[in-house]
Amino acid sequence: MKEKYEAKFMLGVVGSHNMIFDEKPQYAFIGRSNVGKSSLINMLLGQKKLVRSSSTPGKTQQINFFDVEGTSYFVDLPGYGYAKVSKKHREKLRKLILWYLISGEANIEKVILILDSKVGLNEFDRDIINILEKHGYSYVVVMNKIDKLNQKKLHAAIQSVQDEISQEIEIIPVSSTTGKGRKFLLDNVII
Ligand SMILES: Nc1nc2c(ncn2[C@@H]2O[C@H](COP(=O)(O)OP(=O)(O)OP(=O)(O)O)[C@@H](O)[C@H]2O)c(=O)[nH]1
Ligand SMILES: [Mg+2]
Repeated sequence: MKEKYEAKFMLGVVGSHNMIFDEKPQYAFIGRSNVGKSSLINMLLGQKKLVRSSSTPGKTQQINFFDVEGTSYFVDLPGYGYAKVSKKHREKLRKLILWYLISGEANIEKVILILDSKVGLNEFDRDIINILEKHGYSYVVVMNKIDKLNQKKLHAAIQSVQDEISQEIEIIPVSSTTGKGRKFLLDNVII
């Protein structure tokens, strides 16, 4: 694990064309709007502003590919299920995410499904989990923002998610704000 990884923005994709299709492994960061996908990527890479994050949900509107040390890609996906955008736009983002997952063209090594630990799973997450299972993807569930919960509440939150998903799927508590869980994710899941 390094303090900081060399990373650069490669490509932002709004339609199903132009994705990056090469042999380098892709780590896909997926989750509902505002769970902290972009913040988590910055935290893992030891970068402050590589990926734009915002307190306004719906910040990431395209699939952003970041080259990491020339050996892999971190893929920041738009958040799904954000209620305040139009139904049409929501549907467009959903299609884009599904296309990325389903087309079979991207070399997806691992999917990192991110939840807000205070919120847990909802119907959109279940939908994604079904797709991941159906297509046989290797994935983990990351529960972000654990700095907002005390030990007891965190334990209960993890348990309630674990009760709903397959026991083999690992749940990893992290905080993009404090950096907690960074080492575990980098050493065990990524790279
Ligand atoms: N307390 C706390 N806040 C966090 C954490 N991670 C992210 N946030 C905050 O949550 C908000 C959303 O973070 P983003 O990283 O933009 O979330 P996102 O999932 O990329 O959002 P979209 O691009 O809209 O889908 C920002 O205000 C972050 O500062 C965390 O671990 N703890
Ligand atoms: Mg984002």
